[in-house]
Amino acid sequence: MAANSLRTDKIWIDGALVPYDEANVHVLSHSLHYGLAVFEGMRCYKADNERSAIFRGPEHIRRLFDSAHIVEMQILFSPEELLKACCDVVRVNRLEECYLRPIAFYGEGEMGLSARGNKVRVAIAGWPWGAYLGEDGAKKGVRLKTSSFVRFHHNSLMPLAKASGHYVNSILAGYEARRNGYDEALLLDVHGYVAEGSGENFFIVRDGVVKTPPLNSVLPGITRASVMKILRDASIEVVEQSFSRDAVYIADEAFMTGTAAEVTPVRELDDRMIGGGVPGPVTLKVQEVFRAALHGRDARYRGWLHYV
Ligand code: PPE
Repeated sequence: MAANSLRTDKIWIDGALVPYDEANVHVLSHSLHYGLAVFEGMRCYKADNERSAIFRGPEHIRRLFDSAHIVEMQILFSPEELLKACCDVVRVNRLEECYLRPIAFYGEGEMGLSARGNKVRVAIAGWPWGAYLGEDGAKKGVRLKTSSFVRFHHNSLMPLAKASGHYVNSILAGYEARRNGYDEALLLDVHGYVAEGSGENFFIVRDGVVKTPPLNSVLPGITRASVMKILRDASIEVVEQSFSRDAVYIADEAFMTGTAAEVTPVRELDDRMIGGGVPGPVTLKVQEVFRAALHGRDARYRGWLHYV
């Protein structure tokens, strides 16, 4: 059996903390068959005062409920209960720093696309998770390839929802990019404008102005929103605007954001070096302030920490 890096003492499921090996679901769980489930990814960090805090916990839980609403799923727990359960998972497993994965999904009972009677189940697990695109990527920048897979149209699947099935698109794009020797895929939208990475939002910088695609075809990233706030607080102009891949080629800097990826510099797209091919000053500044915020070292952003 492969080593299991996800193993912890307990997982929260449907209102109770149960041993890891008992947090199982039936193979006829409806969500397993059709991919209709909604989930979150959040990180918990040890702040400088030694206490662990979930970064923007309430915002992630809100997005979970937004996702559920979009796909007509009714979660029977309150946001407060789920946020508390996230804290419990960190505490009972003594995780201190970890990734947290709440997921709401349909259980078994009825099969078929018209089934509406399956119970909505909720689980929350936590595990230690290192640099998403590698330690090297986080320091020196990653190499991207424009994907042959297009980010789905908002009338096909709905990008404001973080739904499990959406990730088939992401996974296939990621496979393709990595198989061809790149670190990550950059997906374009149906109009050919840059959308996002397989699991990250995307930003470019040119002449001191930062641009990121509008929320038409991308996940409303919580890291994206945090970075936009950090930039504006530093009097750096940020605009939500569509741009094509060649705007990335001639950018001075580019970076990706996500809970898992945090702020990751991008040094190449489609074998074209971006700027000097090393993380630029705006990227480095954002990385530094974001890191300080995660650990409670920047008073302006302490409100983003939800202590467990
Ligand atoms: N776009 C996509 C498609 C996406 O999946 C994520 C998160 C983001 C943007 C950034 O959103 P936010 O985390 O709120 O800043 N992707 C998760 C993927 C991790 C995984 O592989 O699973 C994450 O970062 O948690």
